[in-house]
Amino acid sequence: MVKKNQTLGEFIIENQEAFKYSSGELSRLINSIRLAAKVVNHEVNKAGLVDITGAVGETNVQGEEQQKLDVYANEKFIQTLTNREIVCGIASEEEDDFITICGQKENHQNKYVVLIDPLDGSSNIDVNVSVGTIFSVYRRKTKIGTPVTLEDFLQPGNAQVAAGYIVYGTSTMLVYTTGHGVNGFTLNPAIGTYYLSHPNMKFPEKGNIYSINEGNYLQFPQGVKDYLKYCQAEEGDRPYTSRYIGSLVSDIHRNILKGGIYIYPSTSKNPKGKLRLLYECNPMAYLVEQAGGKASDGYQRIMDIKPSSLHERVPFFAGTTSMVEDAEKFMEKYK
Ligand code: AHM
Ligand code: MG
Repeated sequence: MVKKNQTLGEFIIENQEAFKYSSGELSRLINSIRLAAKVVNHEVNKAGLVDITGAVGETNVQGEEQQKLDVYANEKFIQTLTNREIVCGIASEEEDDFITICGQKENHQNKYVVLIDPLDGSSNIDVNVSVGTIFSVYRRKTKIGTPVTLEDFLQPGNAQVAAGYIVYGTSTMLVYTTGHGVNGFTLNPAIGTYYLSHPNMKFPEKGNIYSINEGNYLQFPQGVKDYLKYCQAEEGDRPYTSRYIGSLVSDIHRNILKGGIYIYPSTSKNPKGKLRLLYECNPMAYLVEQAGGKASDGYQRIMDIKPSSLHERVPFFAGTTSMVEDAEKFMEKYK
């Protein structure tokens, strides 16, 4: 039931029983993400004011230049989750390897691992365009009380127990699912409280937005090229509208609310696309499906892919179900 002026804290407590394997641990986990997100939000919002933007001079594991705020967000989320001893392991897009928490201390009974992209869309930071945080939660596979192993992180998306994103946009929102629909909470920055502003988010049945970096057009597979021509054709409810922010969180957020498809396909330069299966595609796929949409790699369901490494990439098609299905039909022709 949706209550007026319900805060995220109240919502978490009220819905605790609905969580799988409920023990309060997952609630505490969402709570600490909420807290870290506030701290990061504060920093992101003053990015233009202080000397905090710009590259820090290091490259991350994918060989990309890191921005200072990436580093800051990474530290904050890891610190919050580690200090509060809520999870037994963390993997971050910004870290080469996973971090073991369980095993450092005796009697550590935590059963969840978190995978996180602390600040996605970082090329947008310097120009005051929305960025986001993406997180994904799994129950560990290995025995409770022992140090986590790679096996605990390389689980298919269909094993997620929770996933969400924070969008640092014109307002800051935390949107998450635990498998019972998607709910969005907007931060009131004056008092630091998130309120349930978007209960039970669902894609409209039809969409008319397509989001893709068309600068790479010549490198796209023929199926994607043909689908784009289809989107642009003057027929029926087309042409569709092109909208691409270049921040996955914001592009997906807008498309859930307005109806649309997001595509980051394979390209001749990057045959596996750009986005990471574990930190970006799986959590987004879970949210998209919970909002009534569909997410695939062009041929198969994203959440059924068995990951083989922490930082692997995958082509990504996500959005309004009928639009993703149309795109898949074009892909199928050239399989
Ligand atoms: P990042 O994790 O390095 O920030 O990269 C991910 C971002 C997504 O948010 C966005 O959708 C995509 O990269 C944009 O890539 P491109 O600039 O190639 O269009
Ligand atoms: Mg990212």
